[in-house]
Amino acid sequence: MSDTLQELRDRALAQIKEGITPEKLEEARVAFLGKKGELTAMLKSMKDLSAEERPKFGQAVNDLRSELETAIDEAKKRMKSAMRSEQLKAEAVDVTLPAKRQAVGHRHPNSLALTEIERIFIGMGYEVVRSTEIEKDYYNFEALNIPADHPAKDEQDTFYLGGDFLLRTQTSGAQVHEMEKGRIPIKMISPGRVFRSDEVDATHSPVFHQVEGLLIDKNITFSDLKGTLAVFAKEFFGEETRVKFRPHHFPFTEPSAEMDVSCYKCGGTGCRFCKGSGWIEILGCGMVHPHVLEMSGVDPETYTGFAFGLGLERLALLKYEIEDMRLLYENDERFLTQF
Ligand code: 2NL
Repeated sequence: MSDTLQELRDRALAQIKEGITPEKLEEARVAFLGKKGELTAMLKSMKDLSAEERPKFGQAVNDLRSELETAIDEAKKRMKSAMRSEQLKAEAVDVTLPAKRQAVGHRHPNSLALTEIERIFIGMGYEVVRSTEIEKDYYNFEALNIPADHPAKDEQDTFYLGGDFLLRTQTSGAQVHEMEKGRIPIKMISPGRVFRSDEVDATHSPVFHQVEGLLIDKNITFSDLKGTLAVFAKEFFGEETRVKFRPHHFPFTEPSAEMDVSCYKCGGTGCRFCKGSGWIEILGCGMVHPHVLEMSGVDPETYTGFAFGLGLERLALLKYEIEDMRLLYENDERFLTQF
């Protein structure tokens, strides 16, 4: 090979080697192999050679052309595969990385407590019956022995909606509706949201939840009430729980009582939790007043029954040892996920 060809070959191969982008490679191709490229110019210069030298030179130029074409093709292939592995590297997913945590929320202490209460009463054969939050004055008050001029009506400072309607202050309407259907026995609990015009503090909220219970059948006595609610207390607060009934007054039951449970913190010896008494009040109860039965079409000569009402929030606060009811309504995840 002539010195000029050798020199051209070295330059061309060097430039191809340096052509690290498709554009640079193309530049090199045009510069050497293109119509106006250096190799073409070489062929044109052949006319100055002797007839003897010409074929040899022509052969050498053509050999060099194919050598350079191959070199460019190979460079292209290398470039393609390098780009592909770069891309794969950039798009790589490390499947061994820990997954992002999906926050799916958490059950509210009210829901946890209600599920537990429902489980206990369903276990004793009770049905869970829900009713509307808007109720007629009659079903919220009158039918429960609370006539228009009764002081208990003041106490429950109600949200009136106009007409005969109000936001229920207790879930009793659900029970009255069941009694009116006339199917006895009745064994039901009615959980739900109730409304009272109360100021917010650590133990009060104008919107809270109540669970009332009602059992009506032949020969139901106060013993049935005591036994049922004692079973409930033991299941809800623990087997060692004792119960105590204190006389009380409700317009819709006679006799009426409030039920205390032995303090599950100190076992009844007295502590900060039960304010030294050893007992914690958890619900109101009593034998359904004959007049209440009668107004809803249940014959008080044939049937008797007991009823009770408890504040769901109050039980949730006690069970989960929460100090302030307002925490239940703030929906702060840091609080909720503790239960
Ligand atoms: C309380 C007291 C109570 C009832 C609710 C009731 C319902 C009907 C008939 C008779 Cl249909 N009584 N409910 C009975 C006694 C007490 O609730 O302090 N609850 C938080």
